[in-house]
This record gives sequence, structure tokens and C-alpha cells, in this order.
Amino acid sequence: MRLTTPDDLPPAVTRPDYTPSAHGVGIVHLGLGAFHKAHQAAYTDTALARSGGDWRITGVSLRSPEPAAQLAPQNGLFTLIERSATGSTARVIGSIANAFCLGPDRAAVLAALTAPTTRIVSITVTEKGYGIDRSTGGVDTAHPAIAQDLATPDAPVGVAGLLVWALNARHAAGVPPFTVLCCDNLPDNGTMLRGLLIDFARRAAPEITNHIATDVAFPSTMVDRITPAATDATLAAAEQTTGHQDAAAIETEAFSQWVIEDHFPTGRPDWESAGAMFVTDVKPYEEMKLRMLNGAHSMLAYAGFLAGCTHVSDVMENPVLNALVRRHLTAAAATLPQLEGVDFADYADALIARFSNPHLHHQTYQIAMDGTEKLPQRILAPAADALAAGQPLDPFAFAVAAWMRYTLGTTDAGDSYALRDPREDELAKLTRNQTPEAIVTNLASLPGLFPQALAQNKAFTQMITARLSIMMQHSMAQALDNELAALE
Ligand code: CS2
Repeated sequence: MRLTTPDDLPPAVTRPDYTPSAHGVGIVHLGLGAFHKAHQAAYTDTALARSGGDWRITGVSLRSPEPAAQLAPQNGLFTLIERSATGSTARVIGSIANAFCLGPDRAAVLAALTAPTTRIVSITVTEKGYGIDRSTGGVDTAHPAIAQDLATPDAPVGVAGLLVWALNARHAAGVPPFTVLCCDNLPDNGTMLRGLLIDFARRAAPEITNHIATDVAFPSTMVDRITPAATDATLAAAEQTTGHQDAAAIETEAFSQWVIEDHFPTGRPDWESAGAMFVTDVKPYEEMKLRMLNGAHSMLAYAGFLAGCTHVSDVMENPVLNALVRRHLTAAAATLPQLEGVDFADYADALIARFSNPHLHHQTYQIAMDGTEKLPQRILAPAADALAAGQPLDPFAFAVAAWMRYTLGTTDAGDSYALRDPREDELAKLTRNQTPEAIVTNLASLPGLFPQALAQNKAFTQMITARLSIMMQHSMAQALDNELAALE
């Protein structure tokens, strides 16, 4: 039997401690993927149980019909399996009230975005989903959704187009704006999204620009929970635990963190009852997480994938890679300003433990996707700070070289793999049949990627070239050994 009600679950499964249908919808979420289900939907589920409120979620996927097709027949319910190194627990989440796909459910999505009861629109569409031009902070007019929405702003398909259209419609109808809550791993994500919307509005609906700039809140957030893509094994585990088929089940780690700037003029759920931390400045938390967790993740994904490690936990079992992850965490931590109440060495130890979790099957190939969207904030920004401060650059040069090697699209054994990067065509042109020197020069001058000071620093580009040469002429295994020898 399919999961459709929380009433018929075995005692070991935690059920929503409230009656879901008794709570109205207050949030529209764009990007109904695994991360939203494991993170914001789980926090909201706890907040509803502890403090109530009309804060259930209308989840929307912008393109893929699958999330809605999985959740809608289950009344939005799904199983969340939380796995730590020592055991697993399962809970059924009741915070999602509706699940839509923008294409077929357009009228319902637009109605939800303009409803006065909608007070927050939260977003997880991954870094590439927004269409930001990293060199200007405005819209990337070559991004397919941005281009389409600029041409036909009354039939929006992308984040910027939908939000500007909805804020405009609300303003015209005298409905207060919703708060826009970006939950993607981007630096200063609230400010970034605000800049994007203002630039989009200037081009598509100039009359609303001032309203967006002055009346709409864009709190920044740091979000954290390692969530692998669901597999058949996830669905089988959920069925075994709950006794119900669940097409929307998801596995995640036990740890989670959410640091939010407290700026919600139209209210918010009691997320702190679920452990969220409200602060006036999210930036130091965001930088810590992007540079340490995500920076080390990207480095270990490229090097690990090419060294034959399928999962992050396999990477951590390789003593050389393990040592390089530690080295990377130390170098990244050195670029951060002090953060009261946080010891970066403890944070690094906790990350090592989380990456080593053998029960979480998190693929290096999953993390390796979209490198051009991830490298700037994860690797290149801390590298630029390290350069300015005269700190060690080798860990960053190694990470960049591993990414460049990965962009070639073939393993050391000659097997090819799909790059899965929005700039993959450009990458192919810049790297195909090129020497390591030329690859470094070409990729370092990709617009919006390397900060100028880094691209122009000969010592840094030479450090990358030396490593990339070994990776290309010998192997990733050889490059790892050399890196370790230099460490000892
Ligand atoms: C990962 C993140 O896939 C990736 O790029 O680094 O999704 C990471 O697992 C999360 O940010 C953890 O909070």
C-alpha cells in the first residue's frame, strides 16, 4: 500500500505530531528536490508540531514532473531516513501540502504565488538555476530561463521571471510582498538574489523595481545537510521501515544546520524550535560552510572520482585522500575571520566524521557536477584571500587542477563520463587536445570564474599547471602520491 496517511505507521517511525490538514499554506517553495525535503520541509514539520501556524508548503518544481508525480498521490507525505554512523531513524514529514510542476500546474502555481496567505517564497534550484552573471551580479542574458522570461515576462518559467511577475501582481492588487528566502549554496545568497531580481525587473518590468528594492525582504541563509540523490535502495529501505510504498522517500545524514538572517516582515514558522539559528549576519557562517564543507567536498569529488572512489566515504578510507581533505580544511579555515562560539578545528573534525559516514551513499559524481558554478565561492574566493594574506596556496592549486583534469571527461583508464556542467560546451572547446599549460591559461580566463588577482598570479597558475601535468601525463594516483610526499 502506498503511503497516503500518517495514521498507519509502525511505532519506530516518527509521524507528524500535528494534524497536517489542520494547517494552511504559508510558504511556496521553488525547487522540490531532495535537499528541500531533507532540510526546510523537515524544519517546518518540527515547527508545525511545536508551535503550529499556517505554514505548510506548496512545493513547485520548475521543470521536472517527477517530484510532483511522486508526492501528489501521497498527499505530500514522504519518509525521511536519517542515517548517522551509528544508526538510522525514520520519520514521515507532513509539511508539504501541495506538490506541483510549473508546466502542467501553471495556474495553481501562479495562484499560490499571488495568494495573500503566501508570506514566504523559499528556493532551492541549485547554483545554476538562477541565471546570475557572476561578473556583474545581474542577469545572465544567455541563461535559457532568463532569456525566455525577458522575452515573455507575462509567461514566466524561471526563478527571476516568476518572482518579479508575482511581486508585480501582488503590488498591483495591494497584497504585501512575500519574503524571498534563497536556500542555495551561494555567497550572500539573499543579497545575490535581490540584485538579480532588481536587474531583471529593470529590464522586464521597470515600474516594479523600486518596490522590490525597498519593500521586499531577502534574508540570507546558510543551509547544511548532506543529502544524496535517492536510489532504488532508498525506496526499498523506506518500504521496509514504514510498511508502505513511498516513491518520494529520501535519505540524509542525522546532522543538519540552518543559520538565517532574521528579517521576515510578514512572519515565519518557529524554525528555531527545530534548531535553526537566527542571527543578524549570516556571512561568517556561510563562508565557513562554503569554504570548508563545500570546498573540501568539491576537491574530494574531483580527485576521488578520478582515483576510482564512487562514494565520499570511500574517499575518506583512502589514507592519502583523507590527509588531503584535512589539509584542505586547514587551509580553508585559515582564510576565515574568527567566528564567536565556533572553533574551526572542531568544525573540521566534525566534517571529517560526516564525510566518513559509511551509511550515507553520497556519490563523488553527484558533487562533481556544475563545477563552473561551484568553484568560485568554494575554492577560488578562499584561494584569492590566501594569496592576499600570504598563506599556503598548494591545497587550492591541487583542488583547481583536479577540477581541470575532471573537465577532460575521461578517466585514467580511458572511460568517458558526462561532465554535467552548464558550460560544458565551452569547457570542451577550451580543453580539447590542449597541453596542461594551455588548459590552465584557457580555463583561468573563463569569464566570471577566477578572480583577476588569481588568474594573473604566475606562481599560482604554475602550481596548478605542475599538478595538472602529472594528472594528465601519469595519473590521479601519481598526483596524489606527489601531493602527499610534499606534505610529509
Ligand atoms: C555538495 C553539497 O553536491 C554538492 O556540491 O557539496 O550539496 C553538500 O552536500 C551540501 O551543501 C551539504 O549541506
